[in-house]
Amino acid sequence: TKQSIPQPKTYGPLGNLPLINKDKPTLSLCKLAEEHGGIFRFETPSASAIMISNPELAAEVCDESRFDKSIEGALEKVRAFSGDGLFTSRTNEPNWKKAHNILMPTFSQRAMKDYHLMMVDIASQLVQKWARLNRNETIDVPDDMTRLTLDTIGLCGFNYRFNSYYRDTPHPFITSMVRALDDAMHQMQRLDIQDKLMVKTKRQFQQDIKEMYSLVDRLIAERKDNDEEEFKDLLSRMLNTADPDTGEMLDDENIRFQIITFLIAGHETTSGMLSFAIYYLIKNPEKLEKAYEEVDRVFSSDAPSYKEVTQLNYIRMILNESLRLWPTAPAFSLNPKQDTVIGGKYPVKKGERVTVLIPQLHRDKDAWGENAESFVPERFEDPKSIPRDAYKPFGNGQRACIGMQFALHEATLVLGMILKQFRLIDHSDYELDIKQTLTLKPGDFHIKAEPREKKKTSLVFAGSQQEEKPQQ
Ligand code: FDE
Repeated sequence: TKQSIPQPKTYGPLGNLPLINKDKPTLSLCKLAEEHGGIFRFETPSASAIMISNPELAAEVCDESRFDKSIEGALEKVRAFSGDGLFTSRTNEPNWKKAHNILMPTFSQRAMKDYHLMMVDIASQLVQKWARLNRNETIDVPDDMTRLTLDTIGLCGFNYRFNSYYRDTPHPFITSMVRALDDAMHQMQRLDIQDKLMVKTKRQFQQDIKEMYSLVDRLIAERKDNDEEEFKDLLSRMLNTADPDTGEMLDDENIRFQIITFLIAGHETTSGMLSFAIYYLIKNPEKLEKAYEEVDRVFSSDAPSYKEVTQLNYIRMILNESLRLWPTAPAFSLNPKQDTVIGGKYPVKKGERVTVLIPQLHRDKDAWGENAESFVPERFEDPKSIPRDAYKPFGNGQRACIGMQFALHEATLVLGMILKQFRLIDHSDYELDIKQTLTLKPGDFHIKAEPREKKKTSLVFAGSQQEEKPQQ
């Protein structure tokens, strides 16, 4: 027997819109899930979706024979600047499969060897900055992590240095990108009439898109003029590799969209993950001790090798657990390929949108136990014991995150390098405040960091010689 999907209180033509904090839509939706259960309908004047956070229902909508990724809502808006790049293309657009085929090998676990030294380069800049702070100075964690992840994807992706550690304010590209993404998130919550009246915002949006295109198009043009050098980055792969299925290359416009996509997808999400990991470490001294122990045992110097990074099992577990509690890309959406019924009783029509609310799914007590709200990295000790249907921080199936290995290698390396050098200090007794753009981050999060060992010279990284002598 069919049953209608529960829906929270509606407000006439506004539908459920007033129930949402427009700066933290995902948190509001998770709260509604708390009250209305693992499936509910959510309607605004411009959109309607079925919100899912129950693992059995999530498993059903993750069945790729029945459901495919949806590009509605915020993603539709982001398409204005990332077009048919991987993240915002529909699965049936030819460029999705083409780019997927061409780029998969560059994001494999093996390919991380090619990026490792570039990642260490950027991570060393962060470590040096922290090492040179004066005693009273504090660290804005998400801010420094965002510098790191942006510079890393810039260097590994297209050999461009944003040089964020040499700037007080973000690179102009980032100012434009962040504003455009923020607009994309808010746009979908505006009423049509409000949206039409926001002439200035619209003009700014177009201006921001122009700003982003101009940097990226220049990078592509410069690389084309300069192909004697051997580059091992994503850009050279895109310019020089044909899709094995069709024999076709990506065109320049699509390469532009892919570059913008990697910047969008690869930097906020990864910096949020690192920030949450640091948050949980300072709040869980026992886990922090375990992490120090591992890093001291595995890293033989301040600049770790590829292999050493792959041996940081506990650090990986910390990242997995941080992504469980705060998956920084907090939702993904699907459409059924045909009219269907889920959970044996809820009808879903072909054009309808189903959204998986990941933070809520990740807190399901049946799947994760009564302590689902607690930070316990040890849950990830045995890969077989992870409830896969209740753990989707990187999305699902063929449309899952192509950058997963990249993000995890980078974050493991950086966290390892930080812990090797610094004692992290929660000087302000920080209270978690989630900030949402399209992604989640801890808002206004500051710590202090002190060198764990007093160096013999006041110059950090003066040379590796001293470091090798046993410390007293
Ligand atoms: C994707 C992704 C996803 C899915 C979404 C949907 O479905 O809508 C998710 C959930 C994610 N991703 C997540 C994440 C997290 C982190 C930390 C990350 N992520 C990172 C990164 C980095 C990079 C470079 C990236 N990432 C990228 C990407 C891309 C390109 C995509 C799309 C894919 C396809 O094909 O679709 C994604 N990513 Fe991520």
